[in-house]
Amino acid sequence: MKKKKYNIAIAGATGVVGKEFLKILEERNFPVGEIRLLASERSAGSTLEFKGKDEPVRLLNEETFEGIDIGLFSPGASVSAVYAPKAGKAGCIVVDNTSQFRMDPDVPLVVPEVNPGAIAQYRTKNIIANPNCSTIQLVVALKPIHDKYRIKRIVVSTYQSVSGAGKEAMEELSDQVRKLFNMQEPEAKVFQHRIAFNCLPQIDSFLENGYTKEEMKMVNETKKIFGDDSIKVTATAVRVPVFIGHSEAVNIETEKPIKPEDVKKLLSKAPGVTLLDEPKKGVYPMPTDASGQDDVFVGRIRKDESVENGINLWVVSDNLRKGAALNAVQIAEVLIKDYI
Ligand code: NAP
Ligand code: 3JM
Repeated sequence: MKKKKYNIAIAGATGVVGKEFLKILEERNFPVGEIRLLASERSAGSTLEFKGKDEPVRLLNEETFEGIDIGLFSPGASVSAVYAPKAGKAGCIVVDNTSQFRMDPDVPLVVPEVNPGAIAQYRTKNIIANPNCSTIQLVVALKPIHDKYRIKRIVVSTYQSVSGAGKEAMEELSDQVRKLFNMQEPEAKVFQHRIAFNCLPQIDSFLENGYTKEEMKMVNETKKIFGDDSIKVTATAVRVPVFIGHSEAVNIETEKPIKPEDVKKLLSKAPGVTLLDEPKKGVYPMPTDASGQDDVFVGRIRKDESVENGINLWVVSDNLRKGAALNAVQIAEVLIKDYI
């Protein structure tokens, strides 16, 4: 017998992704029974509003998953590493937003518009991984093109907003702008350099190969989600002084001949995609359009005239919604519809 309501825990509930989870569960009328809000000792004892009621925030510990059906996790990778397996063993299905389990062969990495069938593999560990925000918007836009023309190579450069680095990063950008306008010296704590009126070509730490972890997330996660190791991907990830909404300049090369008009037609019908592509009228996607919206916005679709079968596109999405909380809630919706 199907349950009418599901008990939900949110690990990292007080963070920017956690608060977005609450909004989206409410907006989409997800059948929530009990809601259990979890964070560190810094926030335990505070409250957050859900469906017009103040709900207590509790300390995340081993006992907090008893009786919980689904855990929506965004407490940071090292915290998920400890608590997601414990929750899974207690019978709670974890949808984890951190990078901790994404490349684990026993954990499906899912974007519902792209590979919903992969969800079936959650049972080994009771964990499903939500991809990185930049990967999600990339694969939503490219999946219909890959299916029809087979993408051989992707070159992506990102322009990522500060909300991708959490609540303190958003405060840092505001503080720096305020200080600069008041002729004071801005402080940089979250980011290594000043982010206000600047662009930082580093997101996450550097690896031995000279790429950042964020760049390699896009490379490896794209291959896993498309189930295609032969697709070549290279990425440059840049932090820009935007609050919400990641943008990407994407170049693709396909096996089959491809025309911009056909790509436009294809994407105008693609699930989760909104085409905004009338450049002469100044219509193309920007973070100001995407912020607060569910879809991935695509525009500036044009031929790459330097290769045989190439296309350039510009892809923008709300990194806290489709890039994080919305994608995870959509996974939970598939779980309750088809699996539990
Ligand atoms: P944030 O605004 O800094 O919030 C962090 C949250 O984690 C807060 O609720 C914090 O609680 C909680 N937390 C930190 N340490 C904890 C601990 N030891 N035990 C329990 N809770 C703890 O960060 P955010 O932007 O929401 O992101 C959180 C994580 O989600 C990131 O680290 C990342 O792994 C993941 N993320 C994923 C995506 C994606 O694309 N899928 C996007 C953004 C972030 P307190 O209030 O108690 O400090
Ligand atoms: C987005 O705890 C951490 O190191 C989190 C760092 C982080 C991640 C991550 O690696 O999980 C911050 C922002 C992500 C992500 O989605 O990959």
